[in-house]
Amino acid sequence: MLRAQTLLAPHISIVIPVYNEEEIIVSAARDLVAGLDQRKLDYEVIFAENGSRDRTPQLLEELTKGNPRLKWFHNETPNYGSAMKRGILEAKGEIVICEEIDLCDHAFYDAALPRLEHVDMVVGSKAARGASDQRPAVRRLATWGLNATLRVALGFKGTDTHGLKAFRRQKLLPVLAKCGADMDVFASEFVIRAWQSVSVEEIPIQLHEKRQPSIHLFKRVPNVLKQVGRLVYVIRVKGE
Ligand SMILES: Nc1nc2c(ncn2[C@@H]2O[C@H](COP(=O)(O)OP(=O)(O)O)[C@@H](O)[C@H]2O)c(=O)[nH]1
Ligand SMILES: [Mg+2]
Repeated sequence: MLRAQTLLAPHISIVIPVYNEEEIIVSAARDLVAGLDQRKLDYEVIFAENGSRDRTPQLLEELTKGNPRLKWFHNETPNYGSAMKRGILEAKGEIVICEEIDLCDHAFYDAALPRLEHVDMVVGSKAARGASDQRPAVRRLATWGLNATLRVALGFKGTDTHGLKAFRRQKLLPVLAKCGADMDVFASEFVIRAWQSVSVEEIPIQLHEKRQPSIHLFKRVPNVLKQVGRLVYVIRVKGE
């Protein structure tokens, strides 16, 4: 009975956006679950999948079948931001962790969870002092360029908006409700708005991706620029 109640409302919800990840989804999910069980955490994992054209949906169906801690959903159109938004809204945990399937970084959980006793959101930064970022130079440069743009255009005070974050769900739901950006820029809007209205702390991470990203960097640029432009208008001009 106690176990059933725990499963209805786990302490931690881990939301992982997933898109065309047939190569790594099974092994990454198994490693993640093993690390969570080893730490005796009370958790659910929500795989937020949309738009995959490979075997990812079938693999997720098999992975989650028979383990009530593991859930997944599917939408037709690929969209990182709407997958994250829906995943966070479906999360039941007091604490939500936004993961990435190519990271699944247990060290982040160990460092971030105790800090949530004192702050509302912990952001794992690959650009903070003490972090290491093993990605190719062109992608590190893109991160630097995006952060510089966010600092100048929107007064962003941190060093990273993408990737890992852990937060108190109730505190961040009003922030989520304000976020209108989708695709890649959702993560930036969520973190920028969090810095404006709740307590946020960054911790450095050691970034080791399990594979190169499936979407080419340059294909992402036009939409990122468009969405950042929209954010500047909404936050700076309309003051929303
Ligand atoms: N649901 C969903 N997940 C996505 C999409 N694009 C990327 N992801 C997931 O977002 C995470 C990070 O993506 P990745 O390709 O590594 O890009 P990076 O953030 O630049 O490293 C991974 O878990 C991907 O599977 C998408 O369109 N929809
Ligand atoms: Mg990645």
